[in-house]
Amino acid sequence: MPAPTFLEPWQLRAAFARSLSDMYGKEVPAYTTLLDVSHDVNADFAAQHGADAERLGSIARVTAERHGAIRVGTPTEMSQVARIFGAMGMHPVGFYDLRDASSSSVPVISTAFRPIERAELARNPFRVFTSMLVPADRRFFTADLERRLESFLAARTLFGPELLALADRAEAEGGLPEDQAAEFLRLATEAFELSDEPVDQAWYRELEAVSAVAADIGGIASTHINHLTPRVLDIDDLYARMEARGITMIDAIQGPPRWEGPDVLLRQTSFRALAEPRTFRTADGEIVRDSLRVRFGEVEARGIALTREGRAAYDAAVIKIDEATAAARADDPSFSETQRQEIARGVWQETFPTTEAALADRGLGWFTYALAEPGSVVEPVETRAPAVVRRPIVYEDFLPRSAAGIFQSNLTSDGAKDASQEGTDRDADWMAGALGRELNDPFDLYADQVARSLTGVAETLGVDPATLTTTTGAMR
Ligand code: OOG
Ligand code: NI
Repeated sequence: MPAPTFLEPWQLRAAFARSLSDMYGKEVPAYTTLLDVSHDVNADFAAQHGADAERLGSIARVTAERHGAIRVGTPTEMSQVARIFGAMGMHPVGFYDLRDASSSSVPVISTAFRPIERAELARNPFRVFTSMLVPADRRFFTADLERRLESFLAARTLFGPELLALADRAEAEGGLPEDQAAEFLRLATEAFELSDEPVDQAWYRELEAVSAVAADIGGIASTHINHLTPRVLDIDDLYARMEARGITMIDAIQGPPRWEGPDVLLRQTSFRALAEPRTFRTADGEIVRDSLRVRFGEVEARGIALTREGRAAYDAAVIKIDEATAAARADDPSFSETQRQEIARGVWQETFPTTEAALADRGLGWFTYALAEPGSVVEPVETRAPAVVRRPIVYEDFLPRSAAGIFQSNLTSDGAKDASQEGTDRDADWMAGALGRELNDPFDLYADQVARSLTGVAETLGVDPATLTTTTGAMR
C-alpha cells in the first residue's frame, strides 16, 4: 500500500476554501450566480488587458480567491477559531472596531485570519473576516441582557473536541495525514453550515430589537458562514451585470471610487440578504416555519496596499467626501449615488497620484523590488537600477468603514444604540489576549515584505538597498 499522503497547512487551507464554497453554493444558490458572473467579468477583463490584468495577482489566484465572514460570541470561541485556522496556516491580522464605524447597532470587534508570508499567499490567499460580540458594551446591552447573553453563549459548543484536537495536531505537526485531513475538513465545514435546529423565537426577537447582528450571533446555538466573497478585476462591470440579471445590489460600491488612477485598497459591494426558511420555537413551545435574512453575497476588487501615510490620506479623503456629500444632499434632496461618486472622484484626484511610480515616490503605496528576468516582459518602472523591476503589493486586508457599510446595508433594522452610555474599551491587545496568540499588524507585514525584497536585490547587485527604490531615491 502506498504511504498515505500528508497535507500541509496550505493544502488544508485550499481544500477548506473549496469545501466551504461547495457547501455555500448548495445553501445559497445566488452565490453560484455571483461566481458565474465573476468568472465572466474576469475572463473578459483578462482578454482585454492581457498581461496588465495580472499586475495585482495571477488569473489563477484571483479566480480561486475568496474571503469568508464568520461571527462568534466569546473569547473562548474566538480562540477556538484561531486554532482551526492556525491549522490552515492562517494567522490573525489587524484589529477592527465596528462599534463606532457604523451608525446602526453593530456591537462587534473583528480581526482577519489569513496567510502572512508572500509564498503562502501565492499558494492560496484564503482569508476569513471574524467578528466577536461585545456583550459588556452598555451602549447596546443592559447588565441584565449581558448576563443572559453570556450564559446562553457559555452553554453552547460551536466547535467539538474532535475538530479542535485535529486542528491542534495539524498545527503542531505541520499538517495532517490524508485520512485525518479529510475528517478535519469535514468537521470544519460542518461547523459553518446553517443549522435547522429551531430558533428560540422570543430570545431571538429580544436580541434583534437591540441589534440584528447580536441576534445572528447570540440568538442561536450554532454559527454559520455569513458570506463568501469572490474577487473580480472590474467591480463596476460586475455590479452592472448583476443588476442586468435582476439581482438587486446595495446602493453603493464601498471604498474608493472608480477613477483613472491606480486602484488602491479594496472596493466591495453586495446583494441584499435573502430570506431563508428557518424553524422557530414559540413561547408556547410550538414549532413554526418562518424566515431570516442573515446571509448575503459580497464581491470585491483589490488594489495596491497603502503605507501608513497612504492610509492617512485615504481616511482624510473619506471624511472629505462625507462632508461634501452631506452638504450637497442638504441642498438637493434628490442627490444621487452617481453624484456622490462624482464628488468622490474629485477628492481622489486631489489626493492620489495617477501613476504607480508617483504612489511609490510619494511613499503612499507598498511595492516590492526584484531583478528583471532576462527576456521577461518588464513593466515600465522608474527605479534607479535599470535591471530592477518594481511591483505593487496587493492589499490583503479589510477596511473598517466598508465592513460597517456591508454589515449595515444588510440589516433588517438599525437596532438600538444608546450613545449616552460609555463604550467598553477594546483594542488590539485585548483581542490578542482573547485569541491567545500574537495579533499581526498589517502595516508591519507589508513593510517586512518590502524590506526583504530590497535586501535580496541589493545583495545580488552588491549595492545599498536605498539606491534601489524610486527615482527620487527616497527609501520608504
Ligand atoms: C462581516 C462584514 C465585513 C468585509 O468584507 O468587509 C466583511 C460580516 O458581515 O460578518 O465581510
Ligand atoms: Ni466580506
